[in-house]
Amino acid sequence: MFKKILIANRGEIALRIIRTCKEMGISTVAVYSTADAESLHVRFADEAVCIGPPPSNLSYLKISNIIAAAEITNADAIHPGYGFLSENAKFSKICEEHEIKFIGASPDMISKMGDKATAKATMRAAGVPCVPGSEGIIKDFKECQKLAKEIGYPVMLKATAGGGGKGMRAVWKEENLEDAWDSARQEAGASFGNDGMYMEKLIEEPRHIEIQIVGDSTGKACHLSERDCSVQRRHQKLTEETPSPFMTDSLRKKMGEAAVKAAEYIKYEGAGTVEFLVDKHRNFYFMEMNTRIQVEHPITEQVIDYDLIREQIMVAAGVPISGKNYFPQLHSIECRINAEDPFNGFRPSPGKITNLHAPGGHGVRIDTHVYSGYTIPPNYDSMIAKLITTAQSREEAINKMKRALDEFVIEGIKTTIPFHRQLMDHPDYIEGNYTTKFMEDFKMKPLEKED
Ligand code: MV4
Repeated sequence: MFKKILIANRGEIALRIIRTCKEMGISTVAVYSTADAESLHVRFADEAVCIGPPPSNLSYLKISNIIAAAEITNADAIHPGYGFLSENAKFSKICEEHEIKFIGASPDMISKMGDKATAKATMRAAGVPCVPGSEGIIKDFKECQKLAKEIGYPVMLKATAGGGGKGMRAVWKEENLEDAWDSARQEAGASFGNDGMYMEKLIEEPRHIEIQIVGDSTGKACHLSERDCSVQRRHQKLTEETPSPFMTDSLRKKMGEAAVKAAEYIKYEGAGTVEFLVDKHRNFYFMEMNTRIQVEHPITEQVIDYDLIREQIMVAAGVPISGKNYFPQLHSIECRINAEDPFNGFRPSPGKITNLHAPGGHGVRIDTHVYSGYTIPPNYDSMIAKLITTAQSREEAINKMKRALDEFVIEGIKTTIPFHRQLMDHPDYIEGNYTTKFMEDFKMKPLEKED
């Protein structure tokens, strides 16, 4: 087992990893930029190394500085968390070359699943349901036009190096195809240095339902059931829940089996997430596979009483998984509390938290790195806390979320707490009747005087 793990991340996920390491008796090294010198992950780690100034590309993304920090502290493993270098094949490779265990996917696995057209071709070969579309990258516009006719409009053009909606265009009529083709390729080329495009039949008003999987070094994989992540704004998840209100027992079984089949086919090691699009007829289609721990992992932990970070560390240390599939025994909802102003287009609201009271009580979990007096730097992602409630039923979990949100005091900055509170009162949300289109029509009610 590892003696010392360096956490190559910041914020709540760095704290989350440090907590599990402490429980496992593993020493921890935090890395931090000068903007994070007062951050909790620095305070809670056994050792801390400053790796540079605030800009991510000079600190949290600077591979040489992170490797140097691991070398001087003699860390035998690195946990990348999510974001930053967590799905960077070059970083995974350099860790391997320095004989520092990367607690994540192998360089090849990251590359394979990171190239969306390759990932899809792999899943199709594994017998996982995929959206009908092109066999790989489209050669030129002529082929694009021909394919769109064969598939039938509407179609979705997607960047193979994309993901999370970047370089993606929905095309409803042939007359708009050429402009979409040109602009998507231009955007993909500029964003990823790779303008390879593929095409799919457009699935209208899909739900985003993902399956958590864990694979081990013996080639075994299991699933830990689903998370419904359909409430998103501009491809940013706002709230997630498990079980999905749209799921049925038979659909869960089919999707879980498909995700395990995918993981075992590629001999996936570690924690991963297979994302599916689910249409209104409950057909499900492979969308993407993420080779990292995800922000929303706590709701899965809550409903099956599981520590996913611990599992990642155990698998990376070569310990085989139990192989048991897990099904939700409770209901859990996560609300992402961002330093953003929901009354002004969710624009960022960094600054000093002058007062903070976090909710508590039975079934309330808060994963956060912020505290009263903490100043949120403007350099990083705006998420400052995850509020998770867990109960026997969805209704009770929603009720508990309302109570916890009403109790959650954060002063000095704007946050998305008012958004989540209104979401919990929204009839379609309460009915579980929402798709990825939900946020397009959502409007914040103005603040009442006494609010
Ligand atoms: C789709 C789709 C409809 N049809 N593919 C968005 C980002 C990336 N995960 C893929 N996405 C989509 N792919 C086909 N063939 C609709 C989306 C989509 C979406 C998917 C999941 C969650 C939110 C979304 C918001 C807009 C579009």
